[in-house]
Amino acid sequence: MHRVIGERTLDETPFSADTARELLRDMVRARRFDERALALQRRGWMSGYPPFKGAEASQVGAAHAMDETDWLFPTYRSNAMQVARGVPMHDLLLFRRGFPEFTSGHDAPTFPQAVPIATQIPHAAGAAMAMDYRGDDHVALAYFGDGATSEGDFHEGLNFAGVFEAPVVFFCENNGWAISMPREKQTRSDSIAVKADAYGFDGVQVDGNDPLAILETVGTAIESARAGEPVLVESLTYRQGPHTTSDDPSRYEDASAYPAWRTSDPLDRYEEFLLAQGVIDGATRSEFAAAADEELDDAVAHAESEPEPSPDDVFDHAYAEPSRRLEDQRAWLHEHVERHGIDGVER
Ligand SMILES: Cc1ncc(C[n+]2csc(CCOP(=O)(O)OP(=O)(O)O)c2C)c(N)n1
Ligand SMILES: [Mg+2]
Repeated sequence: MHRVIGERTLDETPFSADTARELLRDMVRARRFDERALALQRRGWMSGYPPFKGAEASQVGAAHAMDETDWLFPTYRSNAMQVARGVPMHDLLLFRRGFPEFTSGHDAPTFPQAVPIATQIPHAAGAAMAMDYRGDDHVALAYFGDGATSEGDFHEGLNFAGVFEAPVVFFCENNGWAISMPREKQTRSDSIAVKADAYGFDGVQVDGNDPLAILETVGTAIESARAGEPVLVESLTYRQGPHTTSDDPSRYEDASAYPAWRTSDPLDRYEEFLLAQGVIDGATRSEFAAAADEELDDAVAHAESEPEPSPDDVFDHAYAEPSRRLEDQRAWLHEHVERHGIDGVER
Protein backbone atom coordinates (compact mmCIF):
# COMPACT_ATOMS: atom_id res chain seq x y z
CA MET A 1 0.00 0.00 0.00
CA HIS A 2 1.46 3.30 -1.10
CA ARG A 3 1.10 6.11 1.44
CA VAL A 4 2.73 9.48 2.21
CA ILE A 5 0.82 11.02 5.13
CA GLY A 6 2.12 9.57 8.38
CA GLU A 7 5.20 8.11 6.70
CA ARG A 8 7.01 11.15 5.27
CA THR A 9 7.24 14.87 5.78
CA LEU A 10 6.44 17.06 2.78
CA ASP A 11 10.18 17.76 2.39
CA GLU A 12 10.79 14.05 1.96
CA THR A 13 8.42 13.92 -1.04
CA PRO A 14 9.17 15.24 -4.54
CA PHE A 15 6.37 17.81 -4.13
CA SER A 16 6.59 21.55 -3.43
CA ALA A 17 4.53 23.50 -0.89
CA ASP A 18 2.70 25.15 -3.82
CA THR A 19 1.69 21.77 -5.25
CA ALA A 20 0.54 20.66 -1.80
CA ARG A 21 -1.61 23.79 -1.40
CA GLU A 22 -3.04 23.46 -4.95
CA LEU A 23 -4.24 19.97 -4.05
CA LEU A 24 -5.97 21.29 -0.94
CA ARG A 25 -7.54 24.14 -2.92
CA ASP A 26 -9.02 21.73 -5.49
CA MET A 27 -10.18 19.30 -2.78
CA VAL A 28 -12.04 22.18 -1.14
CA ARG A 29 -13.50 23.26 -4.52
CA ALA A 30 -14.62 19.69 -5.11
CA ARG A 31 -16.17 19.38 -1.62
CA ARG A 32 -18.08 22.65 -2.00
CA PHE A 33 -19.26 21.60 -5.48
CA ASP A 34 -20.57 18.31 -4.07
CA GLU A 35 -22.34 20.03 -1.17
CA ARG A 36 -23.93 22.65 -3.45
CA ALA A 37 -25.04 20.04 -5.99
CA LEU A 38 -26.68 17.98 -3.22
CA ALA A 39 -28.49 21.05 -1.89
CA LEU A 40 -29.67 21.96 -5.41
CA GLN A 41 -30.95 18.43 -5.96
CA ARG A 42 -32.84 18.50 -2.66
CA ARG A 43 -34.77 21.57 -3.78
CA GLY A 44 -35.67 20.08 -7.16
CA TRP A 45 -33.13 21.99 -9.26
CA MET A 46 -31.93 18.70 -10.79
CA SER A 47 -33.56 15.29 -10.73
CA GLY A 48 -30.77 13.17 -9.25
CA TYR A 49 -27.15 13.44 -8.18
CA PRO A 50 -24.38 10.90 -7.35
CA PRO A 51 -22.29 12.48 -4.54
CA PHE A 52 -18.56 11.75 -4.27
CA LYS A 53 -17.94 12.77 -0.65
CA GLY A 54 -14.88 10.91 0.66
CA ALA A 55 -13.24 10.67 -2.78
CA GLU A 56 -11.82 14.21 -2.98
CA ALA A 57 -8.20 13.15 -2.34
CA SER A 58 -8.42 10.21 -4.73
CA GLN A 59 -9.86 12.20 -7.60
CA VAL A 60 -8.05 15.51 -7.19
CA GLY A 61 -4.70 13.72 -6.75
CA ALA A 62 -5.29 11.69 -9.93
CA ALA A 63 -6.39 14.75 -11.92
CA HIS A 64 -3.25 16.64 -10.89
CA ALA A 65 -1.05 13.75 -12.03
CA MET A 66 -2.34 14.12 -15.61
CA ASP A 67 -0.83 16.41 -18.23
CA GLU A 68 -3.17 18.98 -19.73
CA THR A 69 -3.21 17.01 -23.00
CA ASP A 70 -3.95 13.59 -21.45
CA TRP A 71 -7.49 12.28 -21.93
CA LEU A 72 -9.84 11.50 -19.06
CA PHE A 73 -12.62 8.91 -19.44
CA PRO A 74 -14.87 9.70 -16.47
CA THR A 75 -18.13 8.39 -14.98
CA TYR A 76 -21.09 9.90 -13.17
CA ARG A 77 -19.00 9.64 -9.95
CA SER A 78 -15.92 11.53 -11.14
CA ASN A 79 -17.11 15.14 -11.03
CA ALA A 80 -14.23 16.00 -8.65
CA MET A 81 -11.72 14.94 -11.30
CA GLN A 82 -13.45 17.12 -13.85
CA VAL A 83 -13.61 20.10 -11.47
CA ALA A 84 -9.87 19.70 -10.85
CA ARG A 85 -9.16 19.44 -14.60
CA GLY A 86 -10.86 22.75 -15.27
CA VAL A 87 -14.24 21.69 -16.65
CA PRO A 88 -16.51 24.66 -15.81
CA MET A 89 -18.78 23.88 -12.86
CA HIS A 90 -21.85 25.14 -14.71
CA ASP A 91 -21.29 22.51 -17.43
CA LEU A 92 -21.26 19.77 -14.82
CA LEU A 93 -24.39 21.14 -13.14
CA LEU A 94 -26.28 21.57 -16.42
CA PHE A 95 -25.52 17.99 -17.45
CA ARG A 96 -27.39 16.82 -14.35
CA ARG A 97 -30.24 19.07 -15.41
CA GLY A 98 -30.87 17.41 -18.76
CA PHE A 99 -28.50 19.40 -20.93
CA PRO A 100 -25.86 17.84 -23.18
CA GLU A 101 -22.45 17.84 -21.58
CA PHE A 102 -20.08 20.70 -22.23
CA THR A 103 -22.76 23.29 -23.01
CA SER A 104 -20.25 26.11 -22.98
CA GLY A 105 -17.41 24.25 -24.61
CA HIS A 106 -14.01 24.01 -22.92
CA ASP A 107 -10.70 22.55 -23.86
CA ALA A 108 -10.03 20.08 -21.02
CA PRO A 109 -9.60 16.75 -22.88
CA THR A 110 -12.32 14.69 -21.24
CA PHE A 111 -14.87 12.29 -22.66
CA PRO A 112 -18.54 12.44 -21.62
CA GLN A 113 -19.32 10.75 -18.29
CA ALA A 114 -20.11 7.05 -18.78
CA VAL A 115 -23.26 5.94 -16.96
CA PRO A 116 -23.40 2.38 -18.36
CA ILE A 117 -20.87 0.71 -16.07
CA ALA A 118 -17.39 0.01 -17.52
CA THR A 119 -18.14 1.07 -21.11
CA GLN A 120 -15.48 3.79 -20.88
CA ILE A 121 -12.75 1.20 -20.21
CA PRO A 122 -12.50 -0.21 -23.78
CA HIS A 123 -13.06 3.35 -25.07
CA ALA A 124 -9.98 4.49 -23.15
CA ALA A 125 -7.92 1.49 -24.29
CA GLY A 126 -8.97 2.13 -27.91
CA ALA A 127 -8.28 5.85 -27.71
CA ALA A 128 -4.86 5.10 -26.22
CA MET A 129 -4.11 2.70 -29.10
CA ALA A 130 -5.12 5.46 -31.54
CA MET A 131 -2.83 7.96 -29.78
CA ASP A 132 -0.02 5.45 -30.11
CA TYR A 133 -0.66 4.87 -33.85
CA ARG A 134 -0.74 8.61 -34.46
CA GLY A 135 2.49 9.10 -32.57
CA ASP A 136 0.91 11.47 -30.02
CA ASP A 137 2.62 11.53 -26.67
CA HIS A 138 -0.68 11.47 -24.76
CA VAL A 139 -2.08 9.06 -22.20
CA ALA A 140 -5.67 8.00 -21.57
CA LEU A 141 -6.88 7.54 -18.00
CA ALA A 142 -10.00 5.46 -17.44
CA TYR A 143 -11.74 6.15 -14.13
CA PHE A 144 -14.09 3.42 -12.84
CA GLY A 145 -15.44 1.89 -9.65
CA ASP A 146 -14.90 -1.45 -7.91
CA GLY A 147 -18.19 -2.75 -9.30
CA ALA A 148 -17.05 -2.08 -12.87
CA THR A 149 -14.35 -4.77 -12.51
CA SER A 150 -17.05 -7.46 -12.78
CA GLU A 151 -18.04 -6.32 -16.27
CA GLY A 152 -16.72 -7.95 -19.45
CA ASP A 153 -15.68 -4.50 -20.69
CA PHE A 154 -13.13 -4.26 -17.87
CA HIS A 155 -11.42 -7.50 -18.90
CA GLU A 156 -11.58 -6.74 -22.62
CA GLY A 157 -10.16 -3.25 -22.14
CA LEU A 158 -7.27 -4.44 -19.97
CA ASN A 159 -6.52 -7.33 -22.31
CA PHE A 160 -6.29 -5.06 -25.36
CA ALA A 161 -4.17 -2.56 -23.44
CA GLY A 162 -1.70 -5.27 -22.38
CA VAL A 163 -1.42 -6.92 -25.80
CA PHE A 164 -1.07 -3.64 -27.72
CA GLU A 165 1.04 -1.86 -25.08
CA ALA A 166 -1.43 1.02 -25.09
CA PRO A 167 -0.60 4.24 -23.20
CA VAL A 168 -3.47 3.90 -20.73
CA VAL A 169 -3.86 4.01 -16.95
CA PHE A 170 -6.78 2.14 -15.40
CA PHE A 171 -7.77 4.05 -12.28
CA CYS A 172 -10.13 2.01 -10.12
CA GLU A 173 -11.62 3.98 -7.26
CA ASN A 174 -12.53 1.27 -4.80
CA ASN A 175 -15.06 3.02 -2.56
CA GLY A 176 -16.23 -0.23 -0.96
CA TRP A 177 -19.61 -0.37 -2.67
CA ALA A 178 -21.41 -0.90 -5.96
CA ILE A 179 -24.77 0.49 -4.85
CA SER A 180 -25.53 -2.00 -2.00
CA MET A 181 -23.04 -4.68 -3.13
CA PRO A 182 -19.95 -4.67 -0.89
CA ARG A 183 -16.50 -5.12 -2.43
CA GLU A 184 -15.96 -8.51 -0.75
CA LYS A 185 -18.95 -9.92 -2.63
CA GLN A 186 -17.88 -8.26 -5.87
CA THR A 187 -14.82 -10.47 -6.42
CA ARG A 188 -13.04 -13.30 -4.64
CA SER A 189 -9.63 -11.86 -5.62
CA ASP A 190 -7.50 -10.60 -2.72
CA SER A 191 -7.48 -7.17 -4.30
CA ILE A 192 -8.51 -5.42 -7.48
CA ALA A 193 -4.89 -4.46 -8.23
CA VAL A 194 -3.91 -8.15 -8.47
CA LYS A 195 -6.12 -8.57 -11.53
CA ALA A 196 -3.51 -6.71 -13.62
CA ASP A 197 -1.27 -9.81 -13.36
CA ALA A 198 -3.58 -11.65 -15.73
CA TYR A 199 -3.01 -9.02 -18.43
CA GLY A 200 0.74 -8.81 -18.08
CA PHE A 201 1.20 -5.44 -16.43
CA ASP A 202 1.49 -3.90 -12.97
CA GLY A 203 -1.30 -3.33 -10.48
CA VAL A 204 -0.75 -1.12 -7.40
CA GLN A 205 -2.77 -0.26 -4.32
CA VAL A 206 -2.68 3.24 -2.89
CA ASP A 207 -4.22 5.01 0.08
CA GLY A 208 -6.97 6.87 -1.77
CA ASN A 209 -7.47 9.33 1.09
CA ASP A 210 -3.90 10.63 0.74
CA PRO A 211 -3.73 13.07 -2.20
CA LEU A 212 0.09 13.14 -2.25
CA ALA A 213 0.26 9.33 -2.41
CA ILE A 214 -2.26 9.34 -5.24
CA LEU A 215 -0.38 12.09 -7.10
CA GLU A 216 2.85 10.11 -6.80
CA THR A 217 1.33 6.73 -7.72
CA VAL A 218 -0.76 7.94 -10.66
CA GLY A 219 2.14 10.12 -11.84
CA THR A 220 4.42 7.07 -11.98
CA ALA A 221 1.65 5.04 -13.66
CA ILE A 222 1.19 7.72 -16.32
CA GLU A 223 4.91 7.81 -17.09
CA SER A 224 4.90 4.03 -17.40
CA ALA A 225 1.84 4.14 -19.69
CA ARG A 226 3.50 6.78 -21.86
CA ALA A 227 6.35 4.34 -22.35
CA GLY A 228 3.93 1.57 -23.45
CA GLU A 229 3.35 -0.18 -20.11
CA PRO A 230 -0.23 0.21 -18.88
CA VAL A 231 -0.89 0.18 -15.11
CA LEU A 232 -3.93 -0.64 -12.99
CA VAL A 233 -4.15 1.63 -9.92
CA GLU A 234 -6.51 0.65 -7.09
CA SER A 235 -7.33 3.70 -5.00
CA LEU A 236 -8.69 2.60 -1.64
CA THR A 237 -11.21 5.12 -0.41
CA TYR A 238 -14.75 5.09 0.94
CA ARG A 239 -18.14 6.25 -0.27
CA GLN A 240 -19.19 8.49 2.60
CA GLY A 241 -22.63 9.28 1.20
CA PRO A 242 -25.40 7.40 -0.58
CA HIS A 243 -24.87 5.82 -4.02
CA THR A 244 -27.12 8.54 -5.44
CA THR A 245 -29.79 10.83 -4.02
CA SER A 246 -32.26 7.94 -4.59
CA ASP A 247 -30.37 5.60 -2.24
CA ASP A 248 -30.58 5.01 1.53
CA PRO A 249 -27.35 3.31 2.69
CA SER A 250 -28.57 3.05 6.30
CA ARG A 251 -30.50 -0.01 5.06
CA TYR A 252 -27.38 -1.99 4.19
CA GLU A 253 -24.18 -0.26 5.30
CA ASP A 254 -21.92 -0.69 8.32
CA ALA A 255 -18.97 1.69 7.94
CA SER A 256 -17.45 0.48 11.23
CA ALA A 257 -16.33 -2.69 9.43
CA TYR A 258 -13.71 -0.56 7.61
CA PRO A 259 -10.47 0.85 9.06
CA ALA A 260 -10.54 4.51 10.17
CA TRP A 261 -7.91 5.65 7.61
CA ARG A 262 -10.39 4.64 4.94
CA THR A 263 -13.62 6.08 6.31
CA SER A 264 -12.29 9.28 7.91
CA ASP A 265 -12.56 12.62 6.13
CA PRO A 266 -9.70 13.02 3.61
CA LEU A 267 -10.01 16.80 3.71
CA ASP A 268 -9.61 17.04 7.51
CA ARG A 269 -6.70 14.62 7.45
CA TYR A 270 -4.87 16.47 4.68
CA GLU A 271 -5.48 19.89 6.26
CA GLU A 272 -4.06 18.58 9.53
CA PHE A 273 -0.98 17.26 7.71
CA LEU A 274 -0.36 20.56 5.90
CA LEU A 275 -0.80 22.52 9.14
CA ALA A 276 1.80 20.30 10.80
CA GLN A 277 4.16 20.84 7.81
CA GLY A 278 3.76 24.59 8.25
CA VAL A 279 2.67 25.24 4.64
CA ILE A 280 -0.86 26.52 5.41
CA ASP A 281 -2.37 28.36 8.36
CA GLY A 282 -5.66 27.99 10.17
CA ALA A 283 -7.46 30.32 7.75
CA THR A 284 -6.34 28.70 4.46
CA ARG A 285 -9.13 26.16 4.16
CA SER A 286 -11.88 28.71 4.80
CA GLU A 287 -10.28 31.12 2.32
CA PHE A 288 -10.34 28.38 -0.33
CA ALA A 289 -13.97 27.61 0.61
CA ALA A 290 -15.04 31.26 0.24
CA ALA A 291 -13.45 31.44 -3.23
CA ALA A 292 -15.12 28.15 -4.20
CA ASP A 293 -18.51 29.44 -3.03
CA GLU A 294 -18.13 32.49 -5.27
CA GLU A 295 -17.22 30.27 -8.18
CA LEU A 296 -20.33 28.19 -7.44
CA ASP A 297 -22.60 31.22 -7.18
CA ASP A 298 -21.44 32.24 -10.66
CA ALA A 299 -21.84 28.68 -11.97
CA VAL A 300 -25.43 28.43 -10.72
CA ALA A 301 -26.32 31.90 -12.10
CA HIS A 302 -24.75 30.97 -15.43
CA ALA A 303 -26.60 27.62 -15.51
CA GLU A 304 -29.91 29.31 -14.73
CA SER A 305 -29.42 31.78 -17.57
CA GLU A 306 -29.13 29.00 -20.20
CA PRO A 307 -32.17 28.60 -22.46
CA GLU A 308 -34.12 25.30 -22.18
CA PRO A 309 -32.38 22.34 -23.85
CA SER A 310 -33.78 21.19 -27.19
CA PRO A 311 -35.26 17.69 -27.66
CA ASP A 312 -32.89 17.42 -30.64
CA ASP A 313 -29.94 17.33 -28.26
CA VAL A 314 -30.46 13.64 -27.51
CA PHE A 315 -30.02 12.83 -31.20
CA ASP A 316 -27.37 15.34 -32.20
CA HIS A 317 -24.44 13.86 -30.33
CA ALA A 318 -25.00 10.10 -30.73
CA TYR A 319 -23.33 9.53 -34.13
CA ALA A 320 -21.30 11.66 -36.53
CA GLU A 321 -23.65 10.45 -39.33
CA PRO A 322 -27.18 9.89 -37.97
CA SER A 323 -28.73 6.54 -38.88
CA ARG A 324 -32.10 6.20 -40.65
CA ARG A 325 -33.61 4.73 -37.48
CA LEU A 326 -32.42 7.65 -35.37
CA GLU A 327 -33.86 10.13 -37.88
CA ASP A 328 -37.22 8.30 -37.72
CA GLN A 329 -37.15 8.58 -33.94
CA ARG A 330 -36.30 12.26 -34.14
CA ALA A 331 -39.26 12.85 -36.50
CA TRP A 332 -41.54 10.92 -34.13
CA LEU A 333 -40.42 13.01 -31.17
CA HIS A 334 -40.94 16.27 -33.06
CA GLU A 335 -44.48 15.22 -33.97
CA HIS A 336 -45.13 14.15 -30.38
CA VAL A 337 -43.87 17.46 -28.94
CA GLU A 338 -45.95 19.36 -31.50
CA ARG A 339 -49.06 17.55 -30.38
CA HIS A 340 -48.51 17.14 -26.63
CA GLY A 341 -45.98 19.80 -25.65
CA ILE A 342 -42.48 19.21 -24.33
CA ASP A 343 -43.62 18.10 -20.86
CA GLY A 344 -46.29 15.74 -22.21
CA VAL A 345 -49.11 18.15 -21.33
CA GLU A 346 -51.74 18.60 -24.07
CA ARG A 347 -51.50 22.13 -25.50
C1 LIG B 1 -24.06 -1.84 -17.58
C2 LIG B 1 -24.73 -1.36 -16.33
N1 LIG B 1 -25.25 -2.24 -15.45
C3 LIG B 1 -25.86 -1.80 -14.31
C4 LIG B 1 -25.95 -0.46 -14.06
C5 LIG B 1 -26.62 0.03 -12.77
N2 LIG B 1 -25.61 0.59 -11.89
C6 LIG B 1 -25.44 1.91 -11.76
S1 LIG B 1 -24.20 2.31 -10.70
C7 LIG B 1 -23.89 0.69 -10.37
C8 LIG B 1 -22.80 0.28 -9.39
C9 LIG B 1 -21.44 0.67 -9.83
O1 LIG B 1 -20.53 0.49 -8.80
P1 LIG B 1 -19.03 0.91 -8.94
O2 LIG B 1 -18.48 0.46 -10.25
O3 LIG B 1 -18.33 0.44 -7.72
O4 LIG B 1 -19.08 2.51 -9.00
P2 LIG B 1 -19.56 3.54 -7.86
O5 LIG B 1 -21.03 3.80 -8.12
O6 LIG B 1 -19.28 2.96 -6.54
O7 LIG B 1 -18.76 4.77 -8.15
C10 LIG B 1 -24.75 -0.15 -11.09
C11 LIG B 1 -24.77 -1.61 -11.02
C12 LIG B 1 -25.42 0.44 -15.01
N3 LIG B 1 -25.46 1.77 -14.84
N4 LIG B 1 -24.81 -0.02 -16.13
MG1 LIG C 1 -17.88 1.49 -5.95
